[in-house]
Amino acid sequence: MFDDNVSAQLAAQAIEVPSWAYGNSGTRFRVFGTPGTPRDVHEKLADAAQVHQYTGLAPRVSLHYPWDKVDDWKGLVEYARELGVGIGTINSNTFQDDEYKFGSLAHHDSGVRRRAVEHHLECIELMDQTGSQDLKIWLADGTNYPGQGDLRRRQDWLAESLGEIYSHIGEHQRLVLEYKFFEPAFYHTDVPDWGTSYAHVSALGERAVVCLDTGHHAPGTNIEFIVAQLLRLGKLGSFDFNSRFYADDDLIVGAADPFQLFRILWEVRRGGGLDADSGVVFMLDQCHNIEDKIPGQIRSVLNVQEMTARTLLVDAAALEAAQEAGDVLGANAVFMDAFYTDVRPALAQWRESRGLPADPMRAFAESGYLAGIAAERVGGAQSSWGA
Ligand code: PSV
Ligand code: MN
Repeated sequence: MFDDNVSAQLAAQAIEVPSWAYGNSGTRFRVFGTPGTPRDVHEKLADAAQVHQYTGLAPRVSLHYPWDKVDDWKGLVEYARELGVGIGTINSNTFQDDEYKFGSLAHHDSGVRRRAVEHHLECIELMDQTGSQDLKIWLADGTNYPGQGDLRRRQDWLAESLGEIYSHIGEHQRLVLEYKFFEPAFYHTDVPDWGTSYAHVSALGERAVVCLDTGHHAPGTNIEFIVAQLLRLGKLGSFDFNSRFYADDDLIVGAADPFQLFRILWEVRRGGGLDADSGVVFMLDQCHNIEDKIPGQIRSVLNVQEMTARTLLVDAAALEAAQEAGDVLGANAVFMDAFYTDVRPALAQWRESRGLPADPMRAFAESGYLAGIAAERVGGAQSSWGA
């Protein structure tokens, strides 16, 4: 069983789940349908609430605007509250309209930039109603061919657009700027890496921070180093967790490389990112193309919890002593001992002691919820990549 300190840290963990994970998704080759897939944001929230009910880990749902647009935001907040969850981060969307073909906040046309800025101001207005803290901006902006755009001026336009959005960010709100090294643009991307995101948010001010999506780096990138650096700089705002084998695969976090997840979460712990006042928001950004979506999300939050528990078992004093003694293998052994510890039995006990099922995956499977929604949700258009 865990000691009181580990138990308390686990109890404080919260992971936001993304509304789009409950809709159908796929690749450019095929988006597969699944019986029972939500047809609107209310049904997405109902499914997301299941994840929280069985794990106690997912108290908030992150929305995408306008995919999840409703007329009555207060009503949606109330509906979520009845389900036992809240509304979290609002993700803007400037990548799906024809007007954004050549970019949005960094577009060469001031009219398109204006439209993209206005979209974000609308997001802030709805955040005022949902009580959301974070406006997360991910831009598809970039170019496909050398010479196509003026890389330098696009940075200036981007800075100007972000500045206007930031001036509307409320006292208790934050602007969170996500980066991604390629896709959909293939030659250059306007916010490709943490350094560019950091440069922009630093220029904006205190309430602007960086979002690190674990799938948004070149293969071989040392992501935990970026985590350590952003925490050190006080600019790690949030994570979009997922895992990848090749590109931005959006697979279940911890599925492709559990050790990498451990190394990342160790740096989170080491840098104070697990502390209540750290401001680091844990979020999933995943798609479940072929597996059932709700169990996919349950598996994901459990993977984050399991790996967090392992990092909490690292004997930090022994590690530091070995590091300072120049004991290379000793330090590595302390680290690996924690990574190889199977925390699942202790977590099962810990859950039971808190009135949660010892095995959330099994408990959910036995609940019959999936068969229930498959039978009930007949007719209408299933939510797909997007609304
Ligand atoms: C872009 O690939 C991204 O990671 C951003 O977070 C988006 O908001 C999300 O995926 C869904 O499109
Ligand atoms: Mn993301």
